[in-house]
Amino acid sequence: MSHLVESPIQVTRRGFLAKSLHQTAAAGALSAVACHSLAMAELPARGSFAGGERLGLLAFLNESTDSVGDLQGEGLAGRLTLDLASLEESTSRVPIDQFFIRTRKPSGLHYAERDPWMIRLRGLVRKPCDVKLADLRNDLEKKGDHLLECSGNGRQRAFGLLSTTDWSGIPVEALLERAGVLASATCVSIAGVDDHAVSLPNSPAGASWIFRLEEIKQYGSFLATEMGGQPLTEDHGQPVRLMTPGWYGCTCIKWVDQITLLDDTAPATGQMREFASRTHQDGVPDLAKDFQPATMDLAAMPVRVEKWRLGQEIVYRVVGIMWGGQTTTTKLMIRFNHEPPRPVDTYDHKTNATWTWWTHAWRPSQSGRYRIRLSVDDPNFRTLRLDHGFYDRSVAI
Ligand SMILES: Nc1nc2c(c(=O)[nH]1)N[C@H]1C(S)=C(S)[C@@H](COP(=O)(O)O)O[C@H]1N2
Ligand SMILES: [Mo]
Repeated sequence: MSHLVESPIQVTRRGFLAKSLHQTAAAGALSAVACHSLAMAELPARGSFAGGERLGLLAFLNESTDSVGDLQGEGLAGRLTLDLASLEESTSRVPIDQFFIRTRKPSGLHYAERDPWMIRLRGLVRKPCDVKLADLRNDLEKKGDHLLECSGNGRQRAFGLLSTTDWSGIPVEALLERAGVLASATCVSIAGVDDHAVSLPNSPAGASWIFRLEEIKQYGSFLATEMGGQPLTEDHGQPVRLMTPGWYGCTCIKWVDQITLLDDTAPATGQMREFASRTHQDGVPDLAKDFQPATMDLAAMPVRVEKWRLGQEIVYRVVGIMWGGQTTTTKLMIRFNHEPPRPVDTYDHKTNATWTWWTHAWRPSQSGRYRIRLSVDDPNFRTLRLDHGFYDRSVAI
């Protein structure tokens, strides 16, 4: 393989792989890519690919990889996109310094002014009060691994607005029990600091989401104080953020400072309205009670397409992730352009809390451009995003 590019060993520099791919795509050389020796050595040879030679990666077409892996912007415009393509396929937890960020610490948040951190408890409670976060430590629990995805995760950021890690936090229910919720309360608003110097036209400041009390219970919402075994970083909501397992990131309010018990007359918040379509609501409901749970449907996408030589043959190995949904499946299907969907070769779907890696061997019949789409061959699964091609990715052979 004369055009295989040997790259300098820079495994620790994030964004390196994605950038090489981007440059390669720009040069029009679709299969000759930076595939440095260390990454190859770390790649476990699996299944029918054992003994083969990994030649490189294909670039995904029409995706922006410019910003992948780099912390960019401030406040509401602050972003860090996870470099999915460079992850080892056994990766079960994203290192916290690579965990995606959507909205960095607000400029108006000064920790010294808020020490000790207080959460105001208001509305339909027996006695409104200010709770010191430090006083809730006895209720802190390990919560296991959960994936977070921004509902606006798309190809303009190479689908890197999702990540997974392990969490610790205080169950919202435990706090509500202590507060003495009045019988008239049906909903709870969770609000966080969102005091940004600069606002974006399409993303007004003010972060709060209203949950039905039974949703808090059913999905196990918790006030997270640790991600990846360490206290939250400033950009991830230090010292406390909400996490509702299985729900989109827009509900996972950071820098939580107010919890308010409400009834069915509560209007939807600005944040809920802004994210209504991205969380697949029926229009933009006026009342919070009319919002459906902002849960992630089962979804899957390729994160990398590897080119291999197996003996005399060139075979592609599609590596991807599957996440979201409420139950596991053995019916994951992959489809190249309009060819019939085929069962994905290998995966072991054990949990909906975090992602599951899958791989598939692919022998395209001819050169050209291919759109890759995953689906679930089971009518019991709602897969709105997959059905609409939201996670389609394309490559050229
Ligand atoms: N206070 C506040 N919390 C917020 C937001 C925000 O803008 N302000 N953005 C939300 C959105 S849209 C997402 S996707 C998640 C992202 O969490 P992360 O940046 O820790 O990955 O935070 C949520 N919590
Ligand atoms: Mo988001």
